[in-house]
Amino acid sequence: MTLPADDLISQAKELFAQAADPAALENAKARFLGKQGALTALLKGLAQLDPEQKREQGGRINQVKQQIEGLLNQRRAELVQAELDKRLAAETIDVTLPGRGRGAGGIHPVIQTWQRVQAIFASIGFDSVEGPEIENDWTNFTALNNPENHPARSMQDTFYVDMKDESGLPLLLRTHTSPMQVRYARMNKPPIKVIAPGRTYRVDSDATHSPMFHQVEGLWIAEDISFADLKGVYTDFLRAFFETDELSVRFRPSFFPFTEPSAEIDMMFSSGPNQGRWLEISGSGQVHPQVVRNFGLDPERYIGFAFGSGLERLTMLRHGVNDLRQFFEGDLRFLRQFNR
Ligand code: 2NL
Repeated sequence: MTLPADDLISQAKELFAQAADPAALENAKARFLGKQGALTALLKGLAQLDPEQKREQGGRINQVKQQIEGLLNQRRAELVQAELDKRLAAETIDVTLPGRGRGAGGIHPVIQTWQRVQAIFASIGFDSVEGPEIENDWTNFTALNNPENHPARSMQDTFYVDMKDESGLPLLLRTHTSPMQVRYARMNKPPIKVIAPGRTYRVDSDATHSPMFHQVEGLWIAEDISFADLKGVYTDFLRAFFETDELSVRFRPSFFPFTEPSAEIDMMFSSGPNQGRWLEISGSGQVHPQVVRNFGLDPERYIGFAFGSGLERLTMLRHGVNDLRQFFEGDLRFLRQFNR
């Protein structure tokens, strides 16, 4: 005698084979083995039978149940394998493709200017020093004769660090590289000839100002120099830097707390694309007597001259770059032009 149970095996085989994914297969399974499933119904039906039939049919139903579970597990394994095959086909890696490579790298145009300025000043006897970018407010402001209430000291203009140094002085991101020259002047005996290139920070951000920018400052202290020496050195520097003697320099009166008198340095090319226009290139001046005193030197004996120039500005003029922000965007199409 065939039980309805025997048909169930072929039905299960067919429905399991039709299930195209694991979710469909679990639905098909429920029709046989679930709480409302066909086999469960058959097992419940055994209750009506006498013990002899119960044993016989119960055994048969259990065999069928085991076979259906076997078919189910087989189909589950097939679907897992099919899923894996699909992924392997879709996600193949062609290991024979050439690698992307790391490229050669290059030196940022502003750092090229930094190195160029160092080389030029080294050739006329200037030492070059680098120092901390986090400074205390004595070295960054007070030593340079900035009054206690000077706006540059405010939080609107200067990035303060939420910490004090070991002598209790407020700490800040240096707003110029002068503090390194203060350190150098206090550690060395005149004559002093030094430049301090480096990163500086101010609360400022637009087309012509970046909160981080690069500066080079120069300091020359001796007993017997004058503004003419500063003008000669700076003019020679510009001619070396721009690789032309067709360039003139003028000093225009200005004001800085750390120099007196102070002057803006303007330059004009007498050939080339910028020909005939005065261009601001640097601040400068005679080091203020109070600053000389803060160096630990006697201003009656020593005279100093100083300048401060922007490395981005020098780079822009040398290469005809017109937007400062290009230096900070890291666009390789821009940067590669300076490394050919
Ligand atoms: C500017 C102004 C300047 C200086 C920087 C200087 C350094 C010491 C003592 C005195 Cl240690 N002065 N540096 C002097 C005059 C101007 O730069 O706006 N530059 C872009």
